[in-house]
Amino acid sequence: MEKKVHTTCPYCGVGCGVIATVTRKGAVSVKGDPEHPSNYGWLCSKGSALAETIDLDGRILHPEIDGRQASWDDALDLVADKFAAAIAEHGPGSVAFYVSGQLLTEDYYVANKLMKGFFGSANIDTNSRLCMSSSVAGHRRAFGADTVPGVYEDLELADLVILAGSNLAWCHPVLYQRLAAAKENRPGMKVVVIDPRRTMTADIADLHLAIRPDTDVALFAGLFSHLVSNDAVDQNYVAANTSGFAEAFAVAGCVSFGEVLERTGLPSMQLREFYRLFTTTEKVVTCYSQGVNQSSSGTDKVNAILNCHLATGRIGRPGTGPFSLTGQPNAMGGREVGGLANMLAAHMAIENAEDRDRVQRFWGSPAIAERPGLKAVDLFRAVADGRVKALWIMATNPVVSMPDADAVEAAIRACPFVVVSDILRQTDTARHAHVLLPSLGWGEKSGTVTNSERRISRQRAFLDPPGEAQADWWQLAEVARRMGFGRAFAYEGPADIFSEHAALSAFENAGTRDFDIGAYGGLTINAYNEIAPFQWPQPAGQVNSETRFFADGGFYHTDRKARFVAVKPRETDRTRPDYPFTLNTGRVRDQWHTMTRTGKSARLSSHIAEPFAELHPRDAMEIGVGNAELVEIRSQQGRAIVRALITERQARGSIFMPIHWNDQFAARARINTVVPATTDEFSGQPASKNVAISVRRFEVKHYAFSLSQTKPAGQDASYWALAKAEGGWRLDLAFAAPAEDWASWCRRVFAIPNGIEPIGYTDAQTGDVRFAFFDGTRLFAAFFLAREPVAVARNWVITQLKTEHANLRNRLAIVAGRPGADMPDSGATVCSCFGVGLNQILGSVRGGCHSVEAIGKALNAGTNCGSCRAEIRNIVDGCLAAAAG
Ligand SMILES: Nc1nc2c(c(=O)[nH]1)N[C@H]1C(S)=C(S)[C@@H](COP(=O)(O)OP(=O)(O)OC[C@H]3O[C@@H](n4cnc5c(=O)[nH]c(N)nc54)[C@H](O)[C@@H]3O)O[C@H]1N2
Ligand SMILES: Nc1nc2c(c(=O)[nH]1)N[C@H]1C(S)=C(S)[C@@H](COP(=O)(O)OP(=O)(O)OC[C@H]3O[C@@H](n4cnc5c(=O)[nH]c(N)nc54)[C@H](O)[C@@H]3O)O[C@H]1N2
Ligand code: SF4
Ligand SMILES: [Mo]
Repeated sequence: MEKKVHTTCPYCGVGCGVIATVTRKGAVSVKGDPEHPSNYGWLCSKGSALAETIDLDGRILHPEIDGRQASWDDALDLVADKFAAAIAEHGPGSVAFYVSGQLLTEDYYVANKLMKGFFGSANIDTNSRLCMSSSVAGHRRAFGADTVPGVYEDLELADLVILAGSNLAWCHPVLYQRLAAAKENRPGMKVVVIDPRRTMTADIADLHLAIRPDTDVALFAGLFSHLVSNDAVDQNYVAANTSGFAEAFAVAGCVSFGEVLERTGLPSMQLREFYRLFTTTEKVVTCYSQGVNQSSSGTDKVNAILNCHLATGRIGRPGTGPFSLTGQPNAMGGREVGGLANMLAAHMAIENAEDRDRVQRFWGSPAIAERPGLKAVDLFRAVADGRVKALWIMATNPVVSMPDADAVEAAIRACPFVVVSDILRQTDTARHAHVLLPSLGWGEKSGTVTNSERRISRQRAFLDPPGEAQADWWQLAEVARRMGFGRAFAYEGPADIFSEHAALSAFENAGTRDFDIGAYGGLTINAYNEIAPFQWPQPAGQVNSETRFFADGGFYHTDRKARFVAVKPRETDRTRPDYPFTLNTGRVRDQWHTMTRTGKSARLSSHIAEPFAELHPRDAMEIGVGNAELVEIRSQQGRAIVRALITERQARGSIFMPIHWNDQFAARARINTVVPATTDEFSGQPASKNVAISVRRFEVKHYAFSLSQTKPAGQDASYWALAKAEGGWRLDLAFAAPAEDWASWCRRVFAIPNGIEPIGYTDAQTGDVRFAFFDGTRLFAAFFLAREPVAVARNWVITQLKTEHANLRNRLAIVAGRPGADMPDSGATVCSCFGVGLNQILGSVRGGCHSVEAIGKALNAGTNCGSCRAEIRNIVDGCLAAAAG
């Protein structure tokens, strides 16, 4: 029998519904759920490739103690003993959890309950600190609670959508598709993108404001002041529902138009146009994401935006509002359970004695954390200086994702006791675990997640648990039981936990707290299994169809009013003579964070296969670096070596690097080794987007490219980057050392079986080396080396791993590194769903396809998930412009 399960995508905060189908033979396929109100059937490239990432390669299937397989009992006993001993000897402040917005709400709830109610410490923080905490802090300052007022539909209903520090096209692709479709239907709708670089999102923008890094506060303070001088303030709303207007205006009013121009570096026409659009459009939605949050002025940026929406009363009504886009699938669920070190549970506050008492009574717990715990950066500092004796890391990879990552790694290595719960055995963090616990992954685990618009959806299991893997909540509850807290953690399954969480949200609430899902308290298992996606609030006894907040005020400060916050632009330029460039870090379309899952898909890895530094052509010229050569990035903190990508999308003086590559996939591309641990003073969120660096050309003697059926090992190169390819692996390399015996090198690195001899050549004069190793008619490995970046048709060569090579001419074509006339080279992948490459698209444009739609008809490209449509449009436009010129 075929099995169909409705579940939710485990990647971004859009929270798309997915239907997973498992055939009788166990083959899994996924498609978008047409009924799910987040995506109505759409999926992006990452969601579409989910079935390619659930194999058991690299999974940890049994608990391990010090690298040796152990029983669950031994592993859990040890964890309980070590945590109990640390608490007994050094107090509850000596233990810590570092968890993740990728946990399910049920896992998260149990972790938070155990730490705050039973250990009596608030030393639980989460990777959401690196992600959403400035939004949380900004919301709490303005609204008195961490409330996202709007819903996705508002993006479709607005007449002006502002995307501030959000690369929506790549990071929330389905929401971007919804926005793009709405704009196509209603061409009068305007989109403004605020981002120092020209991203694919800018493709649908009527106005792209390429501001200087971190000058958003000046931009929005100037807007606030402009709204006042142009009589655009909604006096009634402000009088009835807010306080602090005069104080905030006293500060913003001093930010002149000229000062905004000077700070942001924008042309005055553009700034005028932006202010005009905002002032004259009633239905405005401002979405913001990491370009706003991940800054030393992140919280102020958030409040500068909220001030403008409060002043105009544009909040909580259809088509209006500020909208913090959450990154992770369950960033919002984590906030609901109070997963941050400075929150309690169910949107209650740790600083509030009544809240503490209420939560403790509800839990019947022996203790309750009295004060906020350590925020991520401080938490790892406390690990480093020995204050934290026992640390449990769950569903996050801090050795890659935390700023000052080498110091974080050293801290973890020095910590007396480290537990890591993950799905992979080998990650940059897991390799330092004393106890490594195998967790259930997506498709195996079961629970709920909350997306950016407060919509709670079920993730449902459709696969059997692999090996001895267990759910994260179960691991926590078992440790709780062993520490004597069995009664409070006697859950049979996620339904029990969700029910308790829902009941706590309603406990003594009566409208005083925004988060209330009392309608879902006390569910039966069957009812829990059947939960359809719903938005909160849903208090007991009433069904809310309207879930927006604040159209008529009703904020959560004690006077029920919102606060304007006086925010002042600060110095933002971090460069210095020895570090004259600015480093900006972020995401690419087809990888997810530290690549533990998306890195498994050859299709996803073909879009961008190497870590890179994107820089402006004139900067490249000054440094003396050519395209595809290597650059070395240095800060006071550390260094990285990556490929140079030279484009006009970058502003001069600014370099963009992706966050994804780590020690499992590249020699030296873990970008957070370069990023210092500078944080926002209110939220503690690291400033990951504005780092002073130097850049220089990295000198090498040889560049190389290779592919192989086996995973390469022991590649001792100055630079290497590994990526999954259909039927094997691709490896890009560069060597600073002089030549060696390359045939032996290949034998070692690719584990080439005895008896397989290379065909190919070594050219002493040019320095070129080319080898292909055939195992019968199958290509086993190929290796190309040159003194400059290797000129081979990479995507074509990669397809040869899966091709039969019966005749010699084909084999020689591989050595040549380019196809014969009868074997087309599709070029770099643009559409990963259908594997369509740049050369094919260029061919079609030359053949008369002059629009994205025409390319779609001819090649299918862009017709599945649509994530590449912006890139296709750029290619078509570029071609036509070149032809016209
Ligand atoms: N493909 C993909 N999608 C993802 C993820 C992923 O790993 N891969 N991760 C998910 C997660 S957890 C998150 S948090 C989201 C993040 O989603 P986004 O925030 O959209 O992604 P980023 O690339 O981190 O950064 C957004 C933009 O901020 C810009 N920026 C930098 N400095 C400034 C500034 O000073 N002001 C302004 N206005 N903009 C600036 C950057 O140039 C960048 O284009 O993505 C989610 N979606
Ligand atoms: N410089 C810079 N640094 C950044 C950012 C940036 O823009 N710039 N962005 C920051 C942001 S917004 C974020 S969200 C973080 C993300 O950074 P991380 O959270 O470190 O990244 P992930 O790769 O998502 O880590 C998830 C881990 O959990 C494992 N895992 C997957 N499923 C499960 C499960 O069900 N249970 C358990 N126990 N484990 C599981 C995965 O294998 C992986 O090791 O990075 C932050 N770091
Ligand atoms: S937009 Fe893509 S990554 Fe995000 S939830 Fe939807 S399918 Fe998943
Ligand atoms: Mo994030």
